[in-house]
Amino acid sequence: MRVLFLQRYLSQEMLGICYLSTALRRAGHEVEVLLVPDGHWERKLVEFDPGLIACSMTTGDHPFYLRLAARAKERTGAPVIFGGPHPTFVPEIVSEDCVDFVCRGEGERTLCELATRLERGEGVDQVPNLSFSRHGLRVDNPVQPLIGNLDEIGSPDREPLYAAGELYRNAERKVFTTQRGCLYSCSFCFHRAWRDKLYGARHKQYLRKRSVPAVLEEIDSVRSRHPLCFVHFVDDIFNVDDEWLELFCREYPRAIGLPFDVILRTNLTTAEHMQQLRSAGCISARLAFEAASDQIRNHVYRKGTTLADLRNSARHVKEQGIRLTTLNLLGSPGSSLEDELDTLQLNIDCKVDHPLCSLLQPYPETDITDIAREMGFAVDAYDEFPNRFNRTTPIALERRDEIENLHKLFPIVVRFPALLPLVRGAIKARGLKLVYLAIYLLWTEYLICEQNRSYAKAMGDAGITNLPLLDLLRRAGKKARINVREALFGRRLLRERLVLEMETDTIAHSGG
Ligand code: B12
Repeated sequence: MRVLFLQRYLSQEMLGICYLSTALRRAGHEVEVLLVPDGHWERKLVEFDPGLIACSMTTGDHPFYLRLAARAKERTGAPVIFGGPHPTFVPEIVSEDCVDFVCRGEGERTLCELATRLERGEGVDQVPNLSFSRHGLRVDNPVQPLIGNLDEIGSPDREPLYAAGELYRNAERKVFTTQRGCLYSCSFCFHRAWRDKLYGARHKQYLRKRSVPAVLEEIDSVRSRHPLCFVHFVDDIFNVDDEWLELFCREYPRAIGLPFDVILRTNLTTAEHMQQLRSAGCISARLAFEAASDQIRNHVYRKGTTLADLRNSARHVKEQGIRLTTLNLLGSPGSSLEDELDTLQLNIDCKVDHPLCSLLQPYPETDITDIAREMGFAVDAYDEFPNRFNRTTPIALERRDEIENLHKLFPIVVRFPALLPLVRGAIKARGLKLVYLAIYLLWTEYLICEQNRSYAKAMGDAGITNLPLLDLLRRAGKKARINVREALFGRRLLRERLVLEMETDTIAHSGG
Protein backbone atom coordinates (compact mmCIF):
# COMPACT_ATOMS: atom_id res chain seq x y z
CA MET A 1 0.00 0.00 0.00
CA ARG A 2 1.05 3.60 -0.59
CA VAL A 3 1.33 5.36 2.76
CA LEU A 4 1.78 9.10 2.87
CA PHE A 5 3.02 10.94 5.96
CA LEU A 6 1.51 14.40 5.84
CA GLN A 7 3.51 16.55 8.23
CA ARG A 8 4.10 20.11 9.18
CA TYR A 9 7.75 21.22 8.88
CA LEU A 10 9.38 21.20 12.33
CA SER A 11 12.73 22.58 13.34
CA GLN A 12 14.25 19.10 13.27
CA GLU A 13 13.61 15.76 11.62
CA MET A 14 10.87 13.70 13.27
CA LEU A 15 12.39 10.34 14.08
CA GLY A 16 9.02 8.82 14.94
CA ILE A 17 7.88 8.83 11.33
CA CYS A 18 11.32 7.59 10.21
CA TYR A 19 10.96 4.54 12.45
CA LEU A 20 7.48 3.97 11.06
CA SER A 21 8.89 4.18 7.55
CA THR A 22 11.44 1.45 8.35
CA ALA A 23 8.67 -0.85 9.52
CA LEU A 24 6.38 -0.09 6.58
CA ARG A 25 9.06 -0.60 3.95
CA ARG A 26 10.17 -3.85 5.56
CA ALA A 27 6.56 -5.00 5.29
CA GLY A 28 6.57 -4.17 1.58
CA HIS A 29 4.64 -0.89 1.67
CA GLU A 30 5.56 2.26 -0.19
CA VAL A 31 6.25 5.39 1.85
CA GLU A 32 6.31 9.05 0.95
CA VAL A 33 6.47 12.18 3.08
CA LEU A 34 4.80 15.45 2.18
CA LEU A 35 5.76 18.49 4.22
CA VAL A 36 3.54 21.51 4.59
CA PRO A 37 3.30 24.41 4.04
CA ASP A 38 4.03 23.81 0.37
CA GLY A 39 2.24 25.76 -2.33
CA HIS A 40 1.78 22.56 -4.35
CA TRP A 41 0.91 20.14 -1.58
CA GLU A 42 -2.59 19.39 -2.78
CA ARG A 43 -1.38 18.58 -6.29
CA LYS A 44 1.42 16.38 -4.92
CA LEU A 45 -1.03 14.67 -2.62
CA VAL A 46 -3.40 13.82 -5.43
CA GLU A 47 -0.51 12.68 -7.66
CA PHE A 48 0.81 10.31 -4.98
CA ASP A 49 -2.66 8.83 -4.68
CA PRO A 50 -2.19 7.43 -1.15
CA GLY A 51 -4.00 4.40 0.17
CA LEU A 52 -3.52 5.73 3.70
CA ILE A 53 -2.63 9.17 5.06
CA ALA A 54 -0.68 9.25 8.34
CA CYS A 55 -0.05 12.24 10.62
CA SER A 56 2.08 12.45 13.79
CA MET A 57 1.36 15.17 16.33
CA THR A 58 1.85 16.68 19.77
CA THR A 59 -0.70 18.57 21.85
CA GLY A 60 -1.18 22.11 20.60
CA ASP A 61 -0.58 21.08 17.01
CA HIS A 62 -3.68 18.91 16.76
CA PRO A 63 -6.10 21.65 15.59
CA PHE A 64 -3.76 22.27 12.64
CA TYR A 65 -3.71 18.57 11.76
CA LEU A 66 -7.48 18.37 11.93
CA ARG A 67 -7.76 21.11 9.33
CA LEU A 68 -5.05 19.53 7.19
CA ALA A 69 -6.58 16.06 7.36
CA ALA A 70 -10.03 17.38 6.47
CA ARG A 71 -8.67 18.96 3.31
CA ALA A 72 -6.52 15.92 2.43
CA LYS A 73 -9.51 13.62 2.82
CA GLU A 74 -11.64 15.88 0.67
CA ARG A 75 -9.03 15.77 -2.11
CA THR A 76 -8.21 12.03 -2.00
CA GLY A 77 -10.90 10.19 -0.04
CA ALA A 78 -8.07 8.15 1.55
CA PRO A 79 -8.45 7.01 5.17
CA VAL A 80 -6.51 9.03 7.74
CA ILE A 81 -4.66 7.77 10.81
CA PHE A 82 -3.38 10.00 13.61
CA GLY A 83 -0.58 8.95 15.99
CA GLY A 84 1.99 10.36 18.41
CA PRO A 85 1.64 11.71 21.95
CA HIS A 86 -1.54 13.74 21.48
CA PRO A 87 -3.82 11.12 19.89
CA THR A 88 -2.37 8.48 22.23
CA PHE A 89 -3.67 10.39 25.22
CA VAL A 90 -6.72 11.92 23.57
CA PRO A 91 -8.00 9.04 21.39
CA GLU A 92 -11.46 10.64 21.32
CA ILE A 93 -10.06 12.74 18.48
CA VAL A 94 -11.11 9.75 16.34
CA SER A 95 -14.70 11.01 16.56
CA GLU A 96 -13.76 13.86 14.20
CA ASP A 97 -15.06 13.26 10.67
CA CYS A 98 -11.65 13.56 9.06
CA VAL A 99 -9.96 10.99 11.36
CA ASP A 100 -10.59 7.31 10.64
CA PHE A 101 -8.07 5.75 13.00
CA VAL A 102 -5.90 6.62 15.98
CA CYS A 103 -2.80 4.72 17.05
CA ARG A 104 -2.22 4.64 20.81
CA GLY A 105 1.45 4.16 21.67
CA GLU A 106 4.19 2.68 19.50
CA GLY A 107 3.11 2.64 15.91
CA GLU A 108 5.34 0.17 14.07
CA ARG A 109 3.08 -2.89 14.31
CA THR A 110 -0.15 -0.92 14.20
CA LEU A 111 0.63 0.93 11.02
CA CYS A 112 2.02 -2.08 9.13
CA GLU A 113 -0.88 -4.27 10.07
CA LEU A 114 -3.42 -1.59 9.25
CA ALA A 115 -1.88 -0.91 5.83
CA THR A 116 -1.78 -4.63 5.03
CA ARG A 117 -5.36 -5.22 6.12
CA LEU A 118 -6.74 -2.19 4.30
CA GLU A 119 -4.93 -3.29 1.17
CA ARG A 120 -6.48 -6.73 1.41
CA GLY A 121 -9.89 -5.31 2.19
CA GLU A 122 -9.90 -6.98 5.63
CA GLY A 123 -11.40 -5.71 8.90
CA VAL A 124 -9.34 -3.84 11.46
CA ASP A 125 -10.60 -5.42 14.70
CA GLN A 126 -7.35 -7.31 15.19
CA VAL A 127 -5.01 -4.38 14.60
CA PRO A 128 -3.20 -3.76 17.91
CA ASN A 129 -3.31 -0.30 19.59
CA LEU A 130 -5.86 0.94 17.06
CA SER A 131 -8.86 3.09 17.94
CA PHE A 132 -11.71 3.75 15.52
CA SER A 133 -15.40 4.67 15.55
CA ARG A 134 -18.18 2.16 14.95
CA HIS A 135 -21.81 3.31 14.96
CA GLY A 136 -20.74 6.50 16.68
CA LEU A 137 -18.92 4.70 19.51
CA ARG A 138 -15.16 4.49 19.98
CA VAL A 139 -13.58 1.06 19.79
CA ASP A 140 -10.15 0.68 21.43
CA ASN A 141 -8.35 -2.47 20.29
CA PRO A 142 -6.06 -3.96 22.96
CA VAL A 143 -2.55 -2.58 23.28
CA GLN A 144 0.25 -5.00 22.43
CA PRO A 145 3.33 -5.14 24.69
CA LEU A 146 6.15 -2.72 23.97
CA ILE A 147 8.81 -3.54 21.41
CA GLY A 148 11.35 -5.38 23.57
CA ASN A 149 14.52 -5.31 21.50
CA LEU A 150 14.97 -2.03 19.70
CA ASP A 151 17.80 -3.35 17.54
CA GLU A 152 15.30 -5.68 15.87
CA ILE A 153 13.25 -2.83 14.43
CA GLY A 154 16.32 -1.38 12.69
CA SER A 155 17.45 2.21 12.28
CA PRO A 156 15.02 4.97 11.41
CA ASP A 157 14.61 5.25 7.64
CA ARG A 158 15.27 8.93 6.96
CA GLU A 159 15.18 8.73 3.18
CA PRO A 160 11.50 9.61 2.51
CA LEU A 161 11.75 12.53 4.94
CA TYR A 162 15.02 13.74 3.46
CA ALA A 163 13.60 13.42 -0.04
CA ALA A 164 10.73 15.70 0.99
CA GLY A 165 12.78 18.16 3.04
CA GLU A 166 16.18 18.94 1.62
CA LEU A 167 16.76 21.25 4.58
CA TYR A 168 16.84 18.24 6.86
CA ARG A 169 18.98 16.25 4.45
CA ASN A 170 21.53 19.04 3.97
CA ALA A 171 21.79 20.02 7.63
CA GLU A 172 25.27 19.33 9.01
CA ARG A 173 23.77 18.68 12.44
CA LYS A 174 21.38 15.76 12.70
CA VAL A 175 19.43 14.10 15.51
CA PHE A 176 19.70 10.53 16.81
CA THR A 177 18.17 8.48 19.61
CA THR A 178 19.70 5.60 21.53
CA GLN A 179 16.74 4.50 23.67
CA ARG A 180 13.03 4.54 24.35
CA GLY A 181 11.26 4.92 27.68
CA CYS A 182 12.24 6.26 31.07
CA LEU A 183 12.60 4.96 34.64
CA TYR A 184 11.21 8.06 36.32
CA SER A 185 7.77 9.50 36.98
CA CYS A 186 8.06 13.27 36.59
CA SER A 187 4.54 14.63 36.85
CA PHE A 188 4.77 16.93 33.80
CA CYS A 189 6.21 14.37 31.39
CA PHE A 190 4.36 11.99 29.10
CA HIS A 191 6.49 8.97 30.10
CA ARG A 192 4.62 8.18 33.34
CA ALA A 193 1.29 7.93 31.51
CA TRP A 194 2.77 6.09 28.51
CA ARG A 195 4.46 3.50 30.75
CA ASP A 196 1.87 3.00 33.52
CA LYS A 197 -1.51 3.95 32.09
CA LEU A 198 -1.09 2.79 28.51
CA TYR A 199 1.26 -0.18 28.74
CA GLY A 200 1.14 -1.08 32.45
CA ALA A 201 4.83 -1.86 31.99
CA ARG A 202 7.43 -2.35 34.67
CA HIS A 203 10.01 0.43 34.86
CA LYS A 204 12.85 -1.79 33.68
CA GLN A 205 10.81 -3.14 30.74
CA TYR A 206 9.86 0.34 29.68
CA LEU A 207 13.41 1.68 29.42
CA ARG A 208 15.03 0.10 26.40
CA LYS A 209 18.50 0.93 25.07
CA ARG A 210 19.67 0.25 21.57
CA SER A 211 23.01 -1.54 21.48
CA VAL A 212 26.09 0.67 21.08
CA PRO A 213 27.07 -1.02 17.75
CA ALA A 214 23.56 -0.39 16.35
CA VAL A 215 23.73 3.30 17.25
CA LEU A 216 27.22 3.72 15.81
CA GLU A 217 26.26 1.88 12.65
CA GLU A 218 23.30 4.19 12.13
CA ILE A 219 25.40 7.34 12.56
CA ASP A 220 28.04 5.98 10.23
CA SER A 221 25.48 5.05 7.62
CA VAL A 222 23.84 8.49 7.75
CA ARG A 223 27.30 10.07 7.41
CA SER A 224 28.11 7.96 4.37
CA ARG A 225 25.01 9.24 2.54
CA HIS A 226 24.37 12.74 3.83
CA PRO A 227 26.21 15.72 5.29
CA LEU A 228 26.90 15.16 9.01
CA CYS A 229 29.35 17.11 11.17
CA PHE A 230 27.58 17.20 14.52
CA VAL A 231 25.43 14.69 16.39
CA HIS A 232 22.50 15.71 18.60
CA PHE A 233 21.37 12.94 20.92
CA VAL A 234 17.76 13.75 21.78
CA ASP A 235 17.31 10.98 24.37
CA ASP A 236 15.57 12.22 27.49
CA ILE A 237 18.39 10.88 29.70
CA PHE A 238 21.62 9.89 27.98
CA ASN A 239 23.41 8.70 31.14
CA VAL A 240 20.76 6.31 32.39
CA ASP A 241 22.97 3.20 32.17
CA ASP A 242 26.60 3.36 33.39
CA GLU A 243 27.82 0.31 31.48
CA TRP A 244 26.24 1.44 28.23
CA LEU A 245 27.70 4.92 28.66
CA GLU A 246 31.17 3.61 29.30
CA LEU A 247 31.10 1.40 26.23
CA PHE A 248 29.65 4.16 24.10
CA CYS A 249 32.30 6.66 25.20
CA ARG A 250 35.04 4.14 24.43
CA GLU A 251 33.75 3.16 20.98
CA TYR A 252 32.31 6.44 19.68
CA PRO A 253 35.57 8.36 19.14
CA ARG A 254 37.03 5.48 17.12
CA ALA A 255 33.91 4.72 15.09
CA ILE A 256 32.51 8.22 14.61
CA GLY A 257 34.64 10.95 16.18
CA LEU A 258 32.16 13.77 15.60
CA PRO A 259 31.33 16.33 18.33
CA PHE A 260 27.97 15.79 20.03
CA ASP A 261 25.63 17.00 22.75
CA VAL A 262 23.39 15.21 25.24
CA ILE A 263 20.68 15.57 27.89
CA LEU A 264 21.57 14.24 31.35
CA ARG A 265 19.76 13.58 34.59
CA THR A 266 21.17 15.53 37.54
CA ASN A 267 21.20 12.82 40.21
CA LEU A 268 22.88 10.33 37.86
CA THR A 269 25.56 12.70 36.61
CA THR A 270 28.97 11.98 38.12
CA ALA A 271 32.41 13.50 37.57
CA GLU A 272 33.35 10.24 35.85
CA HIS A 273 30.44 10.47 33.40
CA MET A 274 31.52 13.95 32.44
CA GLN A 275 35.15 12.91 31.94
CA GLN A 276 34.03 10.03 29.76
CA LEU A 277 31.66 12.20 27.75
CA ARG A 278 34.23 14.96 27.34
CA SER A 279 36.87 12.59 26.06
CA ALA A 280 34.35 11.07 23.65
CA GLY A 281 33.64 14.50 22.10
CA CYS A 282 30.70 15.92 24.06
CA ILE A 283 30.76 19.71 23.97
CA SER A 284 27.38 20.63 25.41
CA ALA A 285 25.05 19.12 28.02
CA ARG A 286 21.54 19.86 29.24
CA LEU A 287 20.51 19.31 32.84
CA ALA A 288 16.89 19.50 33.91
CA PHE A 289 16.80 21.55 37.11
CA GLU A 290 13.07 22.39 36.84
CA ALA A 291 12.87 24.17 40.21
CA ALA A 292 15.11 24.97 43.17
CA SER A 293 12.36 24.50 45.76
CA ASP A 294 12.36 20.94 47.15
CA GLN A 295 8.62 21.15 47.66
CA ILE A 296 7.90 22.12 44.04
CA ARG A 297 10.57 19.94 42.45
CA ASN A 298 9.83 16.78 44.39
CA HIS A 299 6.22 17.00 45.53
CA VAL A 300 4.66 18.81 42.62
CA TYR A 301 7.00 17.89 39.75
CA ARG A 302 7.97 14.51 41.33
CA LYS A 303 11.55 14.69 40.11
CA GLY A 304 13.22 12.74 42.92
CA THR A 305 16.37 14.87 42.95
CA THR A 306 18.07 16.90 45.68
CA LEU A 307 19.34 20.44 45.48
CA ALA A 308 22.81 18.99 45.94
CA ASP A 309 22.24 16.85 42.80
CA LEU A 310 21.50 19.96 40.79
CA ARG A 311 24.53 21.86 42.06
CA ASN A 312 26.95 18.94 41.84
CA SER A 313 25.91 17.88 38.35
CA ALA A 314 26.29 21.47 37.14
CA ARG A 315 29.76 21.60 38.66
CA HIS A 316 30.79 18.33 36.99
CA VAL A 317 29.67 19.63 33.60
CA LYS A 318 31.46 22.97 33.99
CA GLU A 319 34.66 21.36 35.29
CA GLN A 320 35.03 19.63 31.94
CA GLY A 321 34.63 22.89 30.02
CA ILE A 322 31.34 21.63 28.57
CA ARG A 323 28.68 24.23 27.78
CA LEU A 324 25.96 23.97 30.44
CA THR A 325 22.33 24.37 29.49
CA THR A 326 19.61 23.98 32.10
CA LEU A 327 15.90 23.34 31.73
CA ASN A 328 13.76 25.28 34.19
CA LEU A 329 10.03 25.16 34.67
CA LEU A 330 8.19 28.21 35.98
CA GLY A 331 4.48 28.51 36.75
CA SER A 332 3.93 25.46 38.91
CA PRO A 333 0.63 25.33 40.75
CA GLY A 334 1.33 26.32 44.34
CA SER A 335 4.72 27.92 43.77
CA SER A 336 5.34 31.28 45.36
CA LEU A 337 7.27 34.10 43.78
CA GLU A 338 10.09 33.28 46.22
CA ASP A 339 10.21 29.73 44.85
CA GLU A 340 10.56 31.01 41.28
CA LEU A 341 13.25 33.49 42.33
CA ASP A 342 15.15 30.69 44.07
CA THR A 343 15.29 28.87 40.72
CA LEU A 344 16.68 32.00 39.14
CA GLN A 345 19.28 32.30 41.93
CA LEU A 346 20.28 28.65 41.52
CA ASN A 347 21.05 29.24 37.84
CA ILE A 348 23.10 32.29 38.77
CA ASP A 349 25.03 30.33 41.41
CA CYS A 350 25.76 27.52 38.98
CA LYS A 351 26.95 29.99 36.30
CA VAL A 352 24.68 28.38 33.75
CA ASP A 353 25.69 29.26 30.19
CA HIS A 354 22.31 28.76 28.59
CA PRO A 355 19.29 28.77 30.91
CA LEU A 356 16.24 27.50 29.06
CA CYS A 357 13.03 28.33 30.82
CA SER A 358 9.53 27.07 30.07
CA LEU A 359 6.12 27.85 31.46
CA LEU A 360 4.53 24.66 32.75
CA GLN A 361 1.95 23.13 30.37
CA PRO A 362 -0.16 20.35 31.91
CA TYR A 363 -0.36 18.02 28.90
CA PRO A 364 -3.08 15.35 28.64
CA GLU A 365 -2.90 12.42 31.06
CA THR A 366 0.12 13.81 32.90
CA ASP A 367 -0.10 13.76 36.71
CA ILE A 368 0.48 17.49 36.87
CA THR A 369 -2.93 18.03 35.28
CA ASP A 370 -4.61 16.24 38.20
CA ILE A 371 -2.32 17.94 40.70
CA ALA A 372 -3.19 21.39 39.29
CA ARG A 373 -6.93 20.65 39.37
CA GLU A 374 -6.78 19.13 42.86
CA MET A 375 -5.03 22.26 44.04
CA GLY A 376 -7.95 24.24 42.63
CA PHE A 377 -6.31 25.72 39.52
CA ALA A 378 -8.31 25.93 36.32
CA VAL A 379 -6.47 24.76 33.20
CA ASP A 380 -7.32 25.93 29.66
CA ALA A 381 -8.90 23.42 27.25
CA TYR A 382 -6.35 21.52 25.11
CA ASP A 383 -7.67 23.20 22.00
CA GLU A 384 -6.59 26.53 23.54
CA PHE A 385 -3.07 25.32 24.39
CA PRO A 386 -0.21 27.34 22.92
CA ASN A 387 1.86 25.28 20.50
CA ARG A 388 5.02 26.58 22.17
CA PHE A 389 5.70 26.34 25.86
CA ASN A 390 7.72 29.49 26.20
CA ARG A 391 5.14 32.21 25.77
CA THR A 392 2.12 31.89 28.09
CA THR A 393 0.77 29.61 30.78
CA PRO A 394 -2.55 27.77 30.35
CA ILE A 395 -2.94 27.55 34.16
CA ALA A 396 -4.99 30.22 35.90
CA LEU A 397 -2.21 31.13 38.36
CA GLU A 398 -2.82 33.91 40.85
CA ARG A 399 0.25 35.77 39.64
CA ARG A 400 -0.13 34.77 36.00
CA ASP A 401 1.18 38.09 34.61
CA GLU A 402 4.09 38.30 37.02
CA ILE A 403 5.19 34.74 36.31
CA GLU A 404 4.96 35.29 32.56
CA ASN A 405 7.05 38.44 32.95
CA LEU A 406 9.61 36.71 35.15
CA HIS A 407 9.91 33.98 32.56
CA LYS A 408 10.85 36.57 29.94
CA LEU A 409 13.51 38.21 32.15
CA PHE A 410 14.90 34.95 33.55
CA PRO A 411 17.68 34.19 31.02
CA ILE A 412 19.11 37.69 30.93
CA VAL A 413 19.21 38.00 34.74
CA VAL A 414 21.12 34.71 34.96
CA ARG A 415 23.86 36.27 32.83
CA PHE A 416 23.69 39.70 34.48
CA PRO A 417 22.94 39.02 38.18
CA ALA A 418 23.36 42.73 38.97
CA LEU A 419 19.80 43.07 37.57
CA LEU A 420 18.41 40.76 40.26
CA PRO A 421 17.39 43.49 42.76
CA LEU A 422 15.25 45.10 40.02
CA VAL A 423 13.35 41.96 39.13
CA ARG A 424 10.61 42.04 41.78
CA GLY A 425 9.50 45.51 40.75
CA ALA A 426 9.99 44.94 37.03
CA ILE A 427 7.69 41.93 36.79
CA LYS A 428 4.78 43.86 38.29
CA ALA A 429 4.66 46.21 35.30
CA ARG A 430 1.86 44.66 33.22
CA GLY A 431 2.13 47.34 30.54
CA LEU A 432 5.69 46.24 29.74
CA LYS A 433 4.76 42.72 28.63
CA LEU A 434 5.67 43.38 25.04
CA VAL A 435 8.93 45.07 26.00
CA TYR A 436 9.89 42.05 28.10
CA LEU A 437 8.96 39.73 25.27
CA ALA A 438 11.23 41.73 22.96
CA ILE A 439 14.11 41.55 25.47
CA TYR A 440 13.50 37.83 25.86
CA LEU A 441 13.49 37.20 22.12
CA LEU A 442 16.64 39.23 21.55
CA TRP A 443 18.56 37.71 24.43
CA THR A 444 17.54 34.13 23.68
CA GLU A 445 18.58 34.85 20.10
CA TYR A 446 21.99 35.90 21.40
CA LEU A 447 22.31 32.72 23.47
CA ILE A 448 21.55 30.73 20.34
CA CYS A 449 24.34 32.56 18.53
CA GLU A 450 26.71 31.64 21.36
CA GLN A 451 25.53 28.06 21.14
CA ASN A 452 25.99 28.05 17.37
CA ARG A 453 29.48 29.39 17.86
CA SER A 454 30.31 26.47 20.15
CA TYR A 455 28.91 24.01 17.59
CA ALA A 456 30.84 25.71 14.78
CA LYS A 457 34.08 25.65 16.76
CA ALA A 458 33.60 21.97 17.50
CA MET A 459 33.07 21.36 13.79
CA GLY A 460 36.37 23.12 13.09
CA ASP A 461 34.88 26.37 11.84
CA ALA A 462 35.92 29.17 14.19
CA GLY A 463 35.67 31.89 11.55
CA ILE A 464 34.79 35.46 12.28
CA THR A 465 31.27 35.08 10.88
CA ASN A 466 30.41 32.87 13.83
CA LEU A 467 31.20 35.48 16.43
CA PRO A 468 28.01 35.72 18.50
CA LEU A 469 27.46 39.43 18.04
CA LEU A 470 27.95 39.29 14.28
CA ASP A 471 25.77 36.22 14.11
CA LEU A 472 23.11 38.02 16.14
CA LEU A 473 23.11 40.87 13.63
CA ARG A 474 22.83 38.37 10.79
CA ARG A 475 19.95 36.50 12.43
CA ALA A 476 18.12 39.64 13.53
CA GLY A 477 18.56 41.17 10.05
CA LYS A 478 17.33 38.01 8.41
CA LYS A 479 14.29 37.79 10.67
CA ALA A 480 13.43 41.45 10.08
CA ARG A 481 13.72 40.96 6.29
CA ILE A 482 11.50 37.89 6.43
CA ASN A 483 8.88 39.72 8.50
CA VAL A 484 8.84 42.73 6.21
CA ARG A 485 8.65 40.61 3.04
CA GLU A 486 5.92 38.47 4.53
CA ALA A 487 3.94 41.54 5.57
CA LEU A 488 4.32 43.14 2.13
CA PHE A 489 3.65 40.08 0.02
CA GLY A 490 1.36 38.23 2.43
CA ARG A 491 3.17 34.95 1.91
CA ARG A 492 4.97 32.79 4.47
CA LEU A 493 8.64 32.47 3.61
CA LEU A 494 8.80 29.13 5.27
CA ARG A 495 12.18 28.00 4.04
CA GLU A 496 14.04 31.04 5.39
CA ARG A 497 12.22 30.89 8.70
CA LEU A 498 12.90 27.24 9.09
CA VAL A 499 16.63 27.65 8.56
CA LEU A 500 16.67 30.02 11.54
CA GLU A 501 14.50 27.73 13.62
CA MET A 502 16.71 24.75 12.89
CA GLU A 503 19.65 26.65 14.35
CA THR A 504 17.53 27.43 17.40
CA ASP A 505 15.81 24.22 18.28
CA THR A 506 17.96 21.30 17.20
CA ILE A 507 18.18 19.04 20.21
CA ALA A 508 15.16 18.24 22.25
CA HIS A 509 13.76 20.44 24.93
CA SER A 510 12.87 17.83 27.48
CA GLY A 511 15.20 16.11 29.90
CA GLY A 512 15.42 13.81 32.85
C1 B12 B 1 12.82 15.37 19.74
C2 B12 B 1 11.57 16.01 20.32
C3 B12 B 1 11.12 17.19 19.75
C4 B12 B 1 11.68 17.72 18.46
C5 B12 B 1 11.06 16.91 17.28
C6 B12 B 1 9.57 16.64 17.48
C7 B12 B 1 9.01 15.42 16.80
N1 B12 B 1 7.69 15.46 16.57
O1 B12 B 1 9.70 14.46 16.48
C8 B12 B 1 11.27 19.24 18.51
C9 B12 B 1 12.41 20.03 19.12
C10 B12 B 1 10.88 19.87 17.17
C11 B12 B 1 10.12 19.17 19.48
C12 B12 B 1 9.21 20.18 19.62
C13 B12 B 1 8.14 20.12 20.49
N2 B12 B 1 7.90 19.19 21.42
CO1 B12 B 1 8.96 17.59 21.63
N3 B12 B 1 9.88 15.96 21.99
C14 B12 B 1 10.90 15.42 21.43
C15 B12 B 1 11.25 14.12 22.18
C16 B12 B 1 12.34 14.41 23.20
C17 B12 B 1 11.68 12.95 21.31
C18 B12 B 1 10.72 12.64 20.13
C19 B12 B 1 11.20 11.40 19.46
O2 B12 B 1 11.91 11.46 18.49
N4 B12 B 1 10.84 10.23 20.02
C20 B12 B 1 11.23 8.94 19.46
C21 B12 B 1 10.15 8.44 18.48
C22 B12 B 1 10.53 7.07 17.98
O3 B12 B 1 8.94 8.35 19.19
P1 B12 B 1 7.60 9.14 18.76
O4 B12 B 1 7.91 10.37 18.01
O5 B12 B 1 6.75 9.23 19.96
O6 B12 B 1 6.91 8.11 17.72
C23 B12 B 1 6.42 6.84 18.09
C24 B12 B 1 4.97 6.84 18.60
O7 B12 B 1 4.56 8.04 19.19
C25 B12 B 1 4.13 6.50 17.40
N5 B12 B 1 3.76 7.56 16.48
C26 B12 B 1 4.19 8.82 16.38
N6 B12 B 1 3.59 9.44 15.35
C27 B12 B 1 2.78 8.57 14.76
C28 B12 B 1 1.94 8.71 13.65
C29 B12 B 1 1.19 7.59 13.26
C30 B12 B 1 0.31 7.74 12.08
C31 B12 B 1 1.27 6.38 13.97
C32 B12 B 1 0.47 5.21 13.55
C33 B12 B 1 2.09 6.26 15.09
C34 B12 B 1 2.84 7.35 15.48
O8 B12 B 1 4.99 5.61 16.70
C35 B12 B 1 6.35 6.07 16.79
C36 B12 B 1 7.26 4.86 16.76
O9 B12 B 1 6.90 3.92 17.74
C37 B12 B 1 9.88 13.80 22.88
C38 B12 B 1 10.00 12.98 24.15
C39 B12 B 1 10.22 11.52 23.79
N7 B12 B 1 11.08 10.89 24.51
O10 B12 B 1 9.61 10.96 22.87
C40 B12 B 1 9.33 15.21 23.11
C41 B12 B 1 7.82 15.42 23.07
C42 B12 B 1 7.24 14.69 21.90
N8 B12 B 1 7.69 16.86 22.82
C43 B12 B 1 6.73 17.43 23.44
C44 B12 B 1 6.36 18.81 23.30
C45 B12 B 1 5.41 19.33 24.31
C46 B12 B 1 6.91 19.59 22.28
C47 B12 B 1 6.57 21.05 21.96
C48 B12 B 1 5.12 21.43 22.10
C49 B12 B 1 7.47 21.92 22.83
C50 B12 B 1 7.45 23.42 22.50
N9 B12 B 1 8.32 23.87 21.66
O11 B12 B 1 6.69 24.15 23.05
C51 B12 B 1 7.06 21.15 20.50
C52 B12 B 1 5.95 20.75 19.53
C53 B12 B 1 6.50 20.48 18.17
C54 B12 B 1 5.58 19.69 17.34
N10 B12 B 1 4.64 20.37 16.73
O12 B12 B 1 5.73 18.47 17.23
C55 B12 B 1 5.98 16.45 24.34
C56 B12 B 1 4.62 16.14 23.74
C57 B12 B 1 3.53 15.97 24.79
C58 B12 B 1 2.18 15.92 24.14
N11 B12 B 1 1.18 15.57 24.89
O13 B12 B 1 1.98 16.21 23.02
C59 B12 B 1 7.01 15.25 24.42
C60 B12 B 1 6.36 13.88 24.53
C61 B12 B 1 7.92 15.55 25.63
C62 B12 B 1 7.35 15.25 27.00
N12 B12 B 1 8.27 14.99 27.91
O14 B12 B 1 6.20 15.26 27.33
N13 B12 B 1 10.14 18.00 20.20
